[in-house]
Amino acid sequence: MKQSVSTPTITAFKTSPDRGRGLARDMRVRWALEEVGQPYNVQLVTFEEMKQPVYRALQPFGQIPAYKEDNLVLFESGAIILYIAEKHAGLLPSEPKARARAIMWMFSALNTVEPPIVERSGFVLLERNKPWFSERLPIVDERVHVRLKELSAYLGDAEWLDGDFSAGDLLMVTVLRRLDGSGLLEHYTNICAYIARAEARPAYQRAFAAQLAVFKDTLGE
Ligand code: GTB
Repeated sequence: MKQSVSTPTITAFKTSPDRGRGLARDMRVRWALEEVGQPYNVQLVTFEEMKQPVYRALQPFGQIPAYKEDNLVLFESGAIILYIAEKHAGLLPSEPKARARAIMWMFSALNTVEPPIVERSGFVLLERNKPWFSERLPIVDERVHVRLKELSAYLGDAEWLDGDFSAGDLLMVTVLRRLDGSGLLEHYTNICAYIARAEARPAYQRAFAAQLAVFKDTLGE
């Protein structure tokens, strides 16, 4: 049977609130596509468009990213990356047990490490001017530190989480990058080195440049 070779389309913010820092979740999908060498198109959407029925047909929660390819539509960045990693070589080992462990790290990034980081981001964004902010911040920070300490202890001086770079590392690094500017990461020198190694990958650089170009376009640069 003839395989389809159509170019996938992903959705991304027309105007990202991160101002081109690559912290929104389209970045992880762009990076995965770059790692496997799959060209892609981008459909930029405004906040208003994301909440319309036509967009919710792609992403029921009115969020980016969504992924379209032939008659397949996917949402949830983790599911999109798993699909890309299953479809192409380069992001998951072929040996079944190593592959299962890489997928385990994908879940770990999204289910164990990301929640306290997202909770902290939301807290800082929405409650900065509340009277309880300075009392509660150390509690919210501590939840992040617990995971960073555990991750740091596990990682030690390894290059990646389990052997070669995988989709588990890709997701873990995008999750950790959300702490950029928080001052929480600096204490964990091995995690900082891990993030820097990932950011130095040519595929990461291409993905970062592509999302930054969208932001620069909105400034008319
Ligand atoms: N679980 C979903 C997934 O992984 O795909 C979550 C998707 C999601 O949260 N998307 C966000 C969104 O569309 C953008 S990435 N939000 C709009 C809405 O819900 O109305 C989250 C994000 C947003 C902004 C920054 N930032 O400014 O730094 C970072 C991350």
